[in-house]
Amino acid sequence: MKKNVASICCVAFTSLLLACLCARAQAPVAAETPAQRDARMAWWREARFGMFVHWGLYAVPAGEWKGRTDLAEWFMDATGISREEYAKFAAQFNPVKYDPDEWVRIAKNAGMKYIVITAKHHEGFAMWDTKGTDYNIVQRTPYAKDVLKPLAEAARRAGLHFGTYYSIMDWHDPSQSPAQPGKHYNPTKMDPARKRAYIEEMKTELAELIHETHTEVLWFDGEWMDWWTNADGRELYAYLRGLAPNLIINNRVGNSRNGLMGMDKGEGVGDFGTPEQNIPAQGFGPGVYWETCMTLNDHWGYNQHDNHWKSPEVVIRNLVDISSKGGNYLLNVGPTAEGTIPAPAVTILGEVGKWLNVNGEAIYATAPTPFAGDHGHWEADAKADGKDKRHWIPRWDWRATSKPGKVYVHLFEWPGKTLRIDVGAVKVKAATLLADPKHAPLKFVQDGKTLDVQLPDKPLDPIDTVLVLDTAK
Ligand code: H79
Repeated sequence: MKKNVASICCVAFTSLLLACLCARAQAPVAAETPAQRDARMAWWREARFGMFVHWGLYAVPAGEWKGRTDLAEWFMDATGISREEYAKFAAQFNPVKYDPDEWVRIAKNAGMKYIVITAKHHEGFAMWDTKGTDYNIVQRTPYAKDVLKPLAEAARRAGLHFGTYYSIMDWHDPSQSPAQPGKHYNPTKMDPARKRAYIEEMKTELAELIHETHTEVLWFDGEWMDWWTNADGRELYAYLRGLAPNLIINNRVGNSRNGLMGMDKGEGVGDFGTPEQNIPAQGFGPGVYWETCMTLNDHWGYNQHDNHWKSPEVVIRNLVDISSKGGNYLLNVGPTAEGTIPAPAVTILGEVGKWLNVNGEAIYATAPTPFAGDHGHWEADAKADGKDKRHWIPRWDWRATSKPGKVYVHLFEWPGKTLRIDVGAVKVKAATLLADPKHAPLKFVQDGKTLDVQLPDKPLDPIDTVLVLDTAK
């Protein structure tokens, strides 16, 4: 017990220390109070669900090369193709079917509230009309037009927010070369004499994205090379917020991310953490923003052979799980080189949108679960590299989200006639089902923290039927 108290104190002290360090890390924009930060983050926090788009030259080979079929946006690194050979794909990039309004319709129909698209991935190819590099869509492709500004404008017309992905690492730029013998492109090493000029090129390009597309999110990636430091990240962060005070910037602008877990190790830079292809076991408390990014199949960029799609059920459960922990879900599609979003993705997203049409109240602008307790357990991984590792196995029984005066209990598994849950200190005043148009009151009994609710025989939605608890205000 003593040990627990000590470790809690230790955690509290460490958090305080980290909070101070983080506050110091943000010094160039220190004028912002926590309340101002929450206000800046408000649209993003309430949005919960966004579309990630990975689109670049890698869409041309569509995942295939010399008998391999497992490729996508890491094509250059995985194949070791020369820069010159790879650059030739630009001559075949002609997305004549690109219709930004259609992409926005697909996102909106899925219930997504924002779109984040790759302006430039690790390949170094710019998808807009830029002065930063001639390796861009206008100068190198038969299409010869910017694709970002039209998407930004279509998104705004439909009431969606717009953001851009930007890789700090660049496999094409002459400032960088492969850092490790036997490895193709990743990670890069930087020619020290060229680092300043490269950062200036980045700033030119990022300023264009701000001025041309009014990008509201800058989603950095490819930040893990030795030559990119937290100090570089802080400088870039301050520069960008100086240009656009309301801009939201992910933590990959710095270099202290804890791998694919995505949160910062110690002192961090940026506004939100970025778990990749995983959902944290728990949330991180108020004021810590995070967003899980995930593929809808098994690749980010278009791969013509990848038909391993997540079902609408899996996507909805993930969105609910993330919402119950206070995070956002950025779900990816990889369009073809012709400019279309693969049909299976459109169908799956449409199903998710149908569920959100009925149940969106229990997702958008919600707060995390007010209940204690886990929905899963840890499992040890094989210690292949001698390091202790474990991963979280979720239990898909139910989750909760909340709003002032309401708790939404998302029932993935139908518990039978009676649902019994531990509601802790929450005092329940009424119970209804969100998908019941009549909102017929359900019978319930609360005995201390134990709540029993009488349910119909069958779920109203086999994926997730939402029970609404009105609570004491
Ligand atoms: O754009 C998509 C992927 O192409 C990109 N991020 C998503 C959003 C991505 N880059 N790398 N990976 C995915 C997986 C590779 C991770 C590693 Fe690492 C890079 C392992 C070692 C270096 C990340 C950074 C994990 C540890 C350090």
